[in-house]
Amino acid sequence: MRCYLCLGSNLGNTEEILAKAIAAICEHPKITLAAKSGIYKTEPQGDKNQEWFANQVLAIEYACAQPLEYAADLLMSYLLGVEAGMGRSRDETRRFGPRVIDIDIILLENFRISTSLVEVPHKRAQERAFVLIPLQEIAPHISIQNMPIDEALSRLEYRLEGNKIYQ
Ligand code: PH2
Ligand code: MG
Ligand code: MG
Repeated sequence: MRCYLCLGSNLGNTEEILAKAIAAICEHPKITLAAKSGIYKTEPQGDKNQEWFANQVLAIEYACAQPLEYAADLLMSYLLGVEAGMGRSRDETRRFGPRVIDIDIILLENFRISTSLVEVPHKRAQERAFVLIPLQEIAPHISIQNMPIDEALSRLEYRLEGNKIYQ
């Protein structure tokens, strides 16, 4: 199944970290990389008092024959393992705070899935230019929550300057 992931990093050498995360994701025997966006430098959302992020969106093909919710949980567990392996620690007091690497599932085909581990479509994706702009770059005709991506972006206030996203 086609799946879109958003990667984010704002601690350390962010571009190198994104490249390492992509390599680790692709080590999964059932994942193949279909496309990757450019890297965008993005103003932090949710918690402004931190460094700008580097964000990138991937399209992957995930060949999992398990029932849907279980497949989604397996994928999320794998991605959480990649995060942990790269030194991500979670500061529970700062939900939207700095992170070495964050890997979020944005879409799994057009499925709606809600488990204790994962919710897709990602709840906040539509509010976030740092997700929608790189997603639009690699999937210009996609819809999210039944809304064409161009329309979702037109509802946001943001500014794109080169690869910088202000929001
Ligand atoms: N991730 C967050 C919170 N805020 N802001 C930007 N620009 N990029 C992110 O990846 C990001 C964020 C929580 O996951
Ligand atoms: Mg996130
Ligand atoms: Mg996350």
